[in-house]
Amino acid sequence: KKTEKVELKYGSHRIGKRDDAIMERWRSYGLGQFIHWGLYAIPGGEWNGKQYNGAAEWIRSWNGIPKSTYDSLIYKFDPIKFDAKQWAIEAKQMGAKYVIFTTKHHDGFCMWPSKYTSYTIKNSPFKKDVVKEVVDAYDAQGIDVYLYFSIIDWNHPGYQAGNAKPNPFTVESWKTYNPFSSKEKKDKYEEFKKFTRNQLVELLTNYPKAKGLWFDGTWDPAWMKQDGFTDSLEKELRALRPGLIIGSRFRADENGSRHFDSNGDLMGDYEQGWERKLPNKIEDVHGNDWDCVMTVPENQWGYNKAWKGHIKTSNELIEMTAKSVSLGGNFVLNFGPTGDGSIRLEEKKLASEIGNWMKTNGDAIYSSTYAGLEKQDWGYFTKKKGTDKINMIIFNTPISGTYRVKLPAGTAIAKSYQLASPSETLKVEEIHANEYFIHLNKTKGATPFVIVLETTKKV
Ligand code: FHN
Repeated sequence: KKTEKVELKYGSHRIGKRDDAIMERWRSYGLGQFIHWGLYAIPGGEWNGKQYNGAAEWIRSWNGIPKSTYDSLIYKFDPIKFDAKQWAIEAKQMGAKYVIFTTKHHDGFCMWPSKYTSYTIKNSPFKKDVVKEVVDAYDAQGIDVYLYFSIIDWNHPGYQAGNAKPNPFTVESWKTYNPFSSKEKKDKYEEFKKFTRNQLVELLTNYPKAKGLWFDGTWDPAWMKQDGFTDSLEKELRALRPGLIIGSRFRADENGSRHFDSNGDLMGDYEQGWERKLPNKIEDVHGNDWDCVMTVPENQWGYNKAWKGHIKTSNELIEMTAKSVSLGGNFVLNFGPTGDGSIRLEEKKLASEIGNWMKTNGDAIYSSTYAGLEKQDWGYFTKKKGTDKINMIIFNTPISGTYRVKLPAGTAIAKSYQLASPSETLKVEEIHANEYFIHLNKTKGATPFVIVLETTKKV
């Protein structure tokens, strides 16, 4: 954070965290599901037998494909196996507490029957409102729904990415930067802004159960230059739905600063910059709320037939979940259903393995957060909110079979046990002031597990 603050009209409007119950619920999630589903699921990263090297949901931007040919995929979208209720059941089994669903990705195809464009699900052979089915099915399972919305819209005639950002990119150069190469383009973009605003109001009106909006594609310079418009639109959306959760990806301030304004203050309810990466230490998150969104392969969000490269295992994903919670964040795992609406077997398997682990160990993830303790070699500490319970989530079993724990002065361990077997208490040895050995005598293990420390004040 900067110490000398500059005057900002469109910077952050709140310093510090939100303290309402809705945001507190968001903080308790621990684990979420992301779903990227749209027309791109039909080609699945392959066009005329050729593999596209980028992320499957970006295939429309591939030079080899005429845009109108891609857009006519609308006439092929008929996912006969789509069953939102089953998706929601499986997400619940995995232990997800919230879902982020792509209502519209960069290709502009709307998964709801928007009245502002004809490029929607309504004009596909499927016809049904997918967003409604997802919202209702997940809500029925007690999973909170967030609507992903891409500002980039390759299908809208008024949309444009804008001229390249000034280089060097400074407060001065940004002031005079013009994203539009002609007056006509600028006027068309005004239409696009109205369209975007109408769609967002439409989404909030149609799906009152949704808890928040998850924005993407807001790095376009043309959008970044709309400081006054985006600021008032965010206010309008928040007024329309009190309690609405919006992350830091929606808008830029008047100097072109995104996520954090020119004073270093977060613009939004939580930090949305942790995509396919995790913080390493608590200082990295600057005391903000945050979540991490993660793909199973390196960088594929929509369905890709050929999953190439390293495919993460359930243990890796569980470790990322534990690490996120230990640093005060949530972890969101992405799924890319196929063009017929089914979830690929590899993803189903991961979901069920994560779910099995969560059934026994989820107590160390849900309503848990940073414990205020230094990270240890065996894994991650989390603290159960509102209790004196500290969890040790173990990923590396020490050869000695003992776990060294250093607690703050004045803290004693009243009781210790594994979450998997609470009735078997573990021997706790105080080796010197506030430093303990937990004797589990477990030296091998292929599955992460949790040791609970019930702490008390030392007398
Ligand atoms: O370009 C998109 C990408 O396709 C995907 O939707 C991710 C999800 O966070 N967001 C963008 C890249 O940051």
